Amino acid sequence: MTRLTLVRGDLTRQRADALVNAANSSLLGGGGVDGAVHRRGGPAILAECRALRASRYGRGLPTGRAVATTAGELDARWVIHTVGPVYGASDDGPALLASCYRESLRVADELGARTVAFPAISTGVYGWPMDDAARIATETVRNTPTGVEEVRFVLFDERAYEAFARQLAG
Ligand code: AR6
Repeated sequence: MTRLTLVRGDLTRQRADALVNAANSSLLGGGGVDGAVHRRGGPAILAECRALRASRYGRGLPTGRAVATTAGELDARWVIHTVGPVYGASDDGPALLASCYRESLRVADELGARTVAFPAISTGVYGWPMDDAARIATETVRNTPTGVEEVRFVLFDERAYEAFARQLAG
């Protein structure tokens, strides 16, 4: 059984086996969670991201996929980078957002991670409405078979926390 837990706070302050980053296809950083991960995690993360671009992901990491790097100076063993869909950009957006959670858990299983912390993927720069994103996130995690023991959603503000809390209660 996987426990789903909620925390209000900063993803980069969490201790977990893996922290999931809401990245973009370039894997080379950005704002929001991504900016915070690279700022606090230090240059080792970006170095691995660059190596991934030079090897496996020359065209970038596709939307809905996930890949792991070191967690650098963060209090975790790995960062799992995933690329959320931009809200409204295509009809398969909801499937791609679900895929972010499923693929991140698949990578976590490959690594042997037991605790994984997620931000609310796509709900910042990428514009996804919080309630819908929270529904997709929680339903997908509940319906994905995984050896991960704790999936922790780390919500940056009260509004996001409440949206996830409603989904977990319902
Ligand atoms: N900890 C937890 N949640 C956070 C943090 C943090 N430190 N910072 C922001 N949030 P976003 P996206 C919340 O924009 O929508 C980047 O530039 C934020 O309030 O980080 O998937 C990437 O490089 C929001 O609810 O990710 C991409 O280009 C949620 O995290 C693009 O943004 C996600 O917001 C990805 O956009």
